[in-house]
Amino acid sequence: MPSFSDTLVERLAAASSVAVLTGAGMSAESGIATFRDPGGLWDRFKPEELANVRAFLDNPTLVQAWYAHRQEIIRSTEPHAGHRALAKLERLVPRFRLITQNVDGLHQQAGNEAVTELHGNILRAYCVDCKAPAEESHLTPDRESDEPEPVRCAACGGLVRPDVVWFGEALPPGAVEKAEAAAAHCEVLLSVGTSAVVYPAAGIPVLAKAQGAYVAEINIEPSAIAGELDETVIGKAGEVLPELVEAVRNVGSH
Ligand code: BV8
Ligand code: ZN
Repeated sequence: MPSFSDTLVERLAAASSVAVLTGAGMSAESGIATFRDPGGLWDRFKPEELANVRAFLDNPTLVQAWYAHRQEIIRSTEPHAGHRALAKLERLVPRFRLITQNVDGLHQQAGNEAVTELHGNILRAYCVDCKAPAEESHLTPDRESDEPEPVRCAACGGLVRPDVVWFGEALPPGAVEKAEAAAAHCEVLLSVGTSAVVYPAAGIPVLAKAQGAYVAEINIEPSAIAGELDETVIGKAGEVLPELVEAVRNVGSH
């Protein structure tokens, strides 16, 4: 018995424009820990305490090591059936945009093309001074020295940081506009695996709802915005999404 309504299937099958917002819960079944669920990324610290400029400047070696640790985890993961279902959905719908808060690149790896990364991508790094891109591995402090120095730019000696959006930082130019345009024109929006506490991302589903889209969330528990949406599908992204997209394909074949 699927956990989603016939209405959701029919609206998706009939839609010429669909938007999807994803959060860390979309990557959980690929083995990447979420931020706010129990067993978080690095038990001793909260993301909010590390993912900001102040923390980075106060202790660049610690923040670089945290991101290097997360890069290592992400490099060993791959997309799951839910990611692949979203890649299939993109090919079924005339106009489709995938808006993600995730920084792991798994949607692109699964084959989605119209992807907007609201919070950057952890596998890219750059110099805070001259902005020169640093190759991926460039966040790993050298383990040899017992007093590890922060990783610095080969060109100018500036500190190297991950190419992600920290709290208090503006999102990448154009990203919010693309996401808001997709929300403004879609007939259906799916919000998958996000607790919907971080803005402006959490405002995207509500924007879609305000212009008349059918908005459903897929989560293992209701998010902070569940009450403002049309439907909450309780279940895991890796299980619900393949079932949902299969049901949408079947409507087409009747
Ligand atoms: C900005 C990148 C302005 C780094 C991240 C007070 C009120 C409202 C807003 C604010 C406020 N004070 C400050 C703000 C703004 C602030 C904000 O929203 N703060 C919140 C915490 C209150 N926002 C910002 O600072 C943003 N910038 O506003 O700038 C500005 C404008 C112009 C010029 C200058 C400045 C920047 C926000 C970006 C922060 N960066 N990450 C990194 O990755 O290290 S945020 C971080 O949280 C991740 O990106 C993550 O994606 C995001 C949201 O978390 P979720 O993805 O939802 O993940 P979470 O763990 O929370 O939840 C997981 C969900 O999955 C749960 O619901 C769970 O039930 C579900 N789940 C688990 N398993 C599964 C599942 N679902 C399905 N299947 C499963 N298997
Ligand atoms: Zn530099």
